[in-house]
Amino acid sequence: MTPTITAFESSPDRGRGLARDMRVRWALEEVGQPYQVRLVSFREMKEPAHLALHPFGQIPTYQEHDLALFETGAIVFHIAQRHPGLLPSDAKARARAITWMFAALNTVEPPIVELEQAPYAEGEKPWFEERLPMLEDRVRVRLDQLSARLGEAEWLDGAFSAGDLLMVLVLRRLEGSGILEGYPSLCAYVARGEARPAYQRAFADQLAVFTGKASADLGATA
Ligand code: GTB
Repeated sequence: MTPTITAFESSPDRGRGLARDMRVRWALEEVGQPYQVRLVSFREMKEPAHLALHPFGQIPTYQEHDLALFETGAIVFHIAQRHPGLLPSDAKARARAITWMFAALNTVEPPIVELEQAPYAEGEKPWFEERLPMLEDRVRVRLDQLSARLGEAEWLDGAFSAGDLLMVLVLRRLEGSGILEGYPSLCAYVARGEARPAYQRAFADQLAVFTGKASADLGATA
C-alpha cells in the first residue's frame, strides 16, 4: 500500500525544504517508495480528524495500512527499518547510525531551533539582544563538536544513512543565520546531502506545492 504523508498546504518557507515533511519525503525517495501527500491547512491541523493522527496537531504524519505515525524521527526510522538503503545491515554499524539519528534530533537540533525561534518568541523583550550571542554560542558549540567528529569524512559513520539525512536537514535550518558558513566542512557535508538525487526529488516535490509544478516536470535539477 502506498503510504500517505501530510504536509503544509501553505508552508511559511514557501517550499524551501525547511518544513519537516522534507525529512519523510527524502527518506521515501532514498528507498524508492512511492507515496502520496495530503495537504492540510493550519486550521485542519488543529481539528479532531488530524489530532487523531497527530496529538500535537502538527505535520508530518504517516499512514500505511492501519498504521498511523507522527514524529519525523520515528517515521524515518520506520521507513529505514523496512527498506534497504538508510541503515547498514551490520548490527553495530546500524546501532551507530541510529545513534546519529538521535544526535541530530536531540543534541544538535534543539539549540538551532531555540536560536531560530528566539526572534519570534522574545524579539521584543529587553533582554533579547543580550541573549542572542549566548544562543548563537550554544549552536557553535555543537557545530564545533560535529565538525571535529566529521573531519574530512563524507558522511558521519561510513555510508550515507538516516543519521546523515536527519543531520543534513537539521543543519539546513541554519540557512540565513550566517553561522554554518563558519564551518566549511559542514557546508560541504550539507551540499553533499542536497546533491543526492533523492533529496532533489523530495525538494522539488515540496516546492511544487507552491509552484504547481510536479518533480517530473522539473527533472532532477530542482
Ligand atoms: N517533533 C516533531 C517532528 O519531528 O515531527 C515536530 C513537528 C513540527 O514541528 N511540525 C511543524 C508544525 O506542524 C512543521 S515543521 N507546525 C505547526 C504547529 O505546530 O502548529 C517546522 C517548520 C515549519 C515551518 C518552517 N519554515 O517555514 O521555515 C520550518 C520548520
